[in-house]
Amino acid sequence: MAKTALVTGILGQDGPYLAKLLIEKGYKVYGLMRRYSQPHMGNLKFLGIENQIDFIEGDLTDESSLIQLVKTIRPTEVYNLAAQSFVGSSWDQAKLTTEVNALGVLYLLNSIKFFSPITKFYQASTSEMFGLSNDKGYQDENTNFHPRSPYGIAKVYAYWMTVNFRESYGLFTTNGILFNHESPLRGIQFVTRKITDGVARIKLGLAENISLGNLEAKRDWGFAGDYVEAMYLMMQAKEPDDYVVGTGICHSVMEFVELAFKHVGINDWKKYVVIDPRFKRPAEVPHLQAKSDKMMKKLGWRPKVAFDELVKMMVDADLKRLNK
Ligand code: NAP
Ligand code: F7E
Repeated sequence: MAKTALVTGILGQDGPYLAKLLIEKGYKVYGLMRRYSQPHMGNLKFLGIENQIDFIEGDLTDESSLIQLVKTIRPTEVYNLAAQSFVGSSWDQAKLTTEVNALGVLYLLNSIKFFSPITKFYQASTSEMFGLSNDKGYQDENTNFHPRSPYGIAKVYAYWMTVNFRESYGLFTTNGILFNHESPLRGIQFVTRKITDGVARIKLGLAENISLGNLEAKRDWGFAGDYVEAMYLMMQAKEPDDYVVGTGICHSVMEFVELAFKHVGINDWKKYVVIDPRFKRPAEVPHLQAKSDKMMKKLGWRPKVAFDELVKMMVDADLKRLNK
């Protein structure tokens, strides 16, 4: 019998890349989506898989919808990717962020515990949980959490709940502590996509500048397509565990900007960037850099797309999209 996977967050960035990978591996994929008057299938269409998913309506904040679907499908694996994932909005929408990113995970874990305990569970944990922790110049599985946003705090709760269900009930639950990963499917609010879309617009004469916040922040940026392979590997491991996933190399927002402009032949990028305090955060995470030795040694994962390739891929995709 084919393996079945339930992917929450199926319409976001990671959901479509993961669904494509699972379909290629022979899985039947169910995708949880909220109720929309007009669903946005753009990312699934981009990867050509919109007709290969079984969509199920539900919401992470509605426990009964989760119970119903876990009970009905009893999936082999659940990948919980759904979240209010934009850190910047999490201060103004702290309650919503907590309900989705923290309590939603508890509801899903409970549904599995009571109605399908053989189901394996993946939680989309994040480097934002480390926040200000940077004693060694990198973060790994032994680094303390010091989240700096309601988003990061809610994710810490979800992380520990995922660990607790493993320790208390013997469920196969795993946390992927993923560092920033990007792609042409990245939401337009996130800094990378905001930059590549802005650069493409400026190049095509459709915009005059890009407004940004803190250019000094440093992130370990990888390609989303590589990171969904890490999620899959964690779920195939003999024993459930928690893993840090990143490239190990970090760059500043300024370096990202510089490279994106350079790729379209613009060297004097400062002429086109406006610093707008509205895009600065009440509490910043200054430096995230992964040490993924455990993931690489135990599960053999490697990132394939380098930083400069990622920037070019995203700029080219935005130029193509806008040219259409
Ligand atoms: P994304 O593009 O923002 O996708 C998140 C998805 O969650 C969206 O499709 C959204 O639905 C769905 N969602 C939000 N609230 C929901 C709710 N109440 N019920 C059901 N679905 C809901 O995020 P992503 O970049 O793919 O990231 C996937 C996961 O990894 C997230 O949990 C994120 O926090 C985590 N993560 C991401 C990164 C990264 O760098 N990308 C790094 C570490 C961890 P709509 O389409 O309706 O908005
Ligand atoms: O910000 C700075 C900003 O919004 C990156 C999510 O996927 O990764 C993501 O969270 C950095 C921050 O991503 C602008 O202050 C400057 O330092 O692209 P971002 P994020 O906050 O790192 C983690 C791992 C997740 O888990 C999250 O779900 O860029 N920055 N100027 C800006 N950021 C934005 N958005 N917009 C600006 O204008």
